[in-house]
Amino acid sequence: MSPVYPVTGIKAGVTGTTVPLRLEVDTWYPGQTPEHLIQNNLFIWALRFLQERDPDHKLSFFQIAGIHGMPYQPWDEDTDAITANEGYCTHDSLLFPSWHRPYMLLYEQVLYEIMVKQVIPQLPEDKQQEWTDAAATWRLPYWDWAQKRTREGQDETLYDVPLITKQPRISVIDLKDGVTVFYIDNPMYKFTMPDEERMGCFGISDIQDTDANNNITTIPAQATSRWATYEPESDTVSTQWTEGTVRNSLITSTLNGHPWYGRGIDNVPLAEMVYRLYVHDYIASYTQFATTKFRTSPDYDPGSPAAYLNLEYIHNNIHNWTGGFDKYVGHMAEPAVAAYDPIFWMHHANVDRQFALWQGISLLDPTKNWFESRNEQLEDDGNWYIRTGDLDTPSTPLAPFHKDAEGNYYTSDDVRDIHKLGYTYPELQPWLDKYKDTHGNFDASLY
Ligand code: TYR
Repeated sequence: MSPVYPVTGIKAGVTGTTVPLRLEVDTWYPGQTPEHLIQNNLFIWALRFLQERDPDHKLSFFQIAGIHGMPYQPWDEDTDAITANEGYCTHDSLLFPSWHRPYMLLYEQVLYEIMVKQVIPQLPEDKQQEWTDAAATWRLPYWDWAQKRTREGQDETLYDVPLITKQPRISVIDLKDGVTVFYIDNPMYKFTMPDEERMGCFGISDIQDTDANNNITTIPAQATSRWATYEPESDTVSTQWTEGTVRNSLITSTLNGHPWYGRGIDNVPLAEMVYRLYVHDYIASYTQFATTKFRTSPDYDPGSPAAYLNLEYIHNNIHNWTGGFDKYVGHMAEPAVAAYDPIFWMHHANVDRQFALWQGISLLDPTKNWFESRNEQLEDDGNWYIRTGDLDTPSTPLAPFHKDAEGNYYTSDDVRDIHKLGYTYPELQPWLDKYKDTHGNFDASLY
């Protein structure tokens, strides 16, 4: 077997106990400081180069996105464990938050390596140091979908997708001189397969639909869509779908109101859904917080939010609301292909942030096993029935992510401390004065 790719995160930019921040993407793009402006360019160029990589390359956008679901092939391991209709991603599972952590880390690390090896060397020499310094402190930005934004022409703030994802073209600095600005296709707007290939040629069957005669049809797309209308292949292939379509206004209106969405969350604003994750029994129980897996718990009245609302559930909604549904289709709405939409990574960085915030609030003792909280309850009330085989533990391997060149897999225990993985979030900086007690020592209760 070829050597494995160790996922280490970015080591650059870490000084002592201080590690660089993953930032809310709208506070970072368009860059308001010279450092952020350079990072914006490093990121856009690196993402573009990543997306242009040959789909046969293990570290191509195509293959990294393909870990999540389709084309259901092994990645960085010799195994036939990947069977039809099953990607690596863990949903409806205790491992939902911790599996996606090394996944984001891999993406962040590969982008950083492209910045250093492919982007910066193209610049004039006198620019290279400044860009290298900016790359060292860059980390994957997150999309806080529960935070309202100010938008031009709007009197009120509203939930919205990040600005960096909204336009088909985006301005970048020309790497030849490090000064001139011009426009390129925006790699955050959609992912387009390199060399005019169709995704279907690489084992992605694309989103399926039924035509007027109820036959299942698929049209192999060349690019990703959000809220595209899908016309099954008939006389003419729907170019909307094959070339990738993005309807931002439909995403925005759905993020801001979803009265048709059923269940108790009709019109509950996103911020309130998220707020709930940090109160009551959510703080006491990892399972309650983390996953939809136990949503049929007899502990809760089925009508009460506690019976269904959790991080994974909110995350599911964001997928569907970004991808589209009903008469519309988009990659984000389908687990098999969601990771091909570049917005997926900023969405999941925020899922990871929610997880890290929950850890900060609820598990202040770092030696505490976060799976324990539900197990304790299991013993207490005894009315949970979980088949032994379903019981993931903190040492279940998070395949296919290797933590070292020997090929050892990450476990949930290994990814507990994000600072060790080389990043943190604005709210989680223990070295800041506001988190210190009167003796200058870190006091977790001040988080
Ligand atoms: N299919 C999920 C649901 O409807 C949402 C989802 C979509 C989850 C894509 C994950 C994903 O990658 O609840």
